[in-house]
Amino acid sequence: MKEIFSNLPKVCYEGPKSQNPLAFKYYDPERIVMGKTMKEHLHFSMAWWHNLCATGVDMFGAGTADKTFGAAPGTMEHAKAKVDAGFEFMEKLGIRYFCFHDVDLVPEAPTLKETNARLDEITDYIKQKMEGKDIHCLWGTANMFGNPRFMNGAGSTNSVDVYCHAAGQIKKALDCTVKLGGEGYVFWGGREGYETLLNTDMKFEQENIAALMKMAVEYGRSIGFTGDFFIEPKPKEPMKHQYDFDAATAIGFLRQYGLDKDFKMNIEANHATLAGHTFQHDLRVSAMNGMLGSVDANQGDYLLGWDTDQFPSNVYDTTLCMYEILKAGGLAHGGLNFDAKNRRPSYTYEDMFLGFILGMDSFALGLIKAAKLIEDGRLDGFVKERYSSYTQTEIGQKIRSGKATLAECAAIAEKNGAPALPGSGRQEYLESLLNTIMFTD
Ligand code: XLS
Ligand code: NI
Ligand code: NI
Repeated sequence: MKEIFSNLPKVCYEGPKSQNPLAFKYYDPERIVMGKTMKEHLHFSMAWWHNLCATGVDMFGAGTADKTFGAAPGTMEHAKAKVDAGFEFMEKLGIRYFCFHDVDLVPEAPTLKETNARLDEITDYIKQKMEGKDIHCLWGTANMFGNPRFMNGAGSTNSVDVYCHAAGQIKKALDCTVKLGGEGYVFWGGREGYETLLNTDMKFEQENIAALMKMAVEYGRSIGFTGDFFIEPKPKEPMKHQYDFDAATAIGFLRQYGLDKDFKMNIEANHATLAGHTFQHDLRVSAMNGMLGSVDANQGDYLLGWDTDQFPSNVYDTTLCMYEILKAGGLAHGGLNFDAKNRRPSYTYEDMFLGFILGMDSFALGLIKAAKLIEDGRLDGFVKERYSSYTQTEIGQKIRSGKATLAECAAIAEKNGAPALPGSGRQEYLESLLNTIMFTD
């Protein structure tokens, strides 16, 4: 087979002193951190859409990157060339997982039947490529936002024909995911939301979305899918308002419709920040509800109000992300999917490599620092101490176990008189502590 990234080498770990741009400075797959190798902690995944499809097209201009890989776009030859490119890329970088939308894999045909036949062909090809390699499918999904038919959403659409078409796509995307051994199946509600309430029956739409998800779970389980379903929350863009605004909203929705046993969250950094939260916030909300499923690892630009999908470089964020993941005991069926793309002027093959090296190194360093934070113990110790009035008093323990009454609490308040101030939050100290961990070996 013809090498596609022929001037680019296999990327290896060379350590932080290396000046080789095409080497890992922190990601050392076999290094042990808290009892597991980095490779086991960090299930890095390549997003088919950004890496193999996106050319840098934006609303002001054409693409800058050539992703033809020697074949004419819109053909099955091109679909296969993308598979070849993707596998060469993953092997050279040591990426062990990939994620896909149905229409990332093949060009959409005029009918569902024809598209499905193409999907059968390409998944045969991918499956054959996977044989004997340490490369796996993290999750699959259906693109139910790109085609004009989905202008009003998929599950939330006003048209029952569009709804059934979406169901058809989900069914096939689930078939493909199971065929490729995928660990998860994602619902990102691309256009599940509204532009104006003047034309929208919100309750009706949300009930329909839940019904579609229920059907997906039933079908998935019937064909042997044992992984997790994920909702990927996002507050806005493309719709003015999206129903899965953030983790808290999506979890409430899942519980309301009895879907919480089969679903978890796929938290994307840039989506959390668009919702006005930190990345860590949405990870924590998911984790404390037992719903931290997977992560779309990217970052936004705080000066811009949209989903810029950049490769993660902010090590404070990756550290706090890995801190949440480690404390949650890891991601069962999830991973770190680089839902990230190169900036438009970074249009070369080498830039594709450099983007992943940046992302993988940022998370590897984050993992090292998160482990240090946990092993250091001062942060945890401080938090524990901060709530100790509940654990060290009788009334505190009664409140925690749900046995206290309002009258009992009031009697204690009367007896004790005005309470002392609750103790310093010591935020500045804790931020210094974090800095010390970040900048000391
Ligand atoms: C878009 C989303 C999308 C999902 C998969 O903002 O992040 O890429 O991850 O549909
Ligand atoms: Ni995403
Ligand atoms: Ni996104």
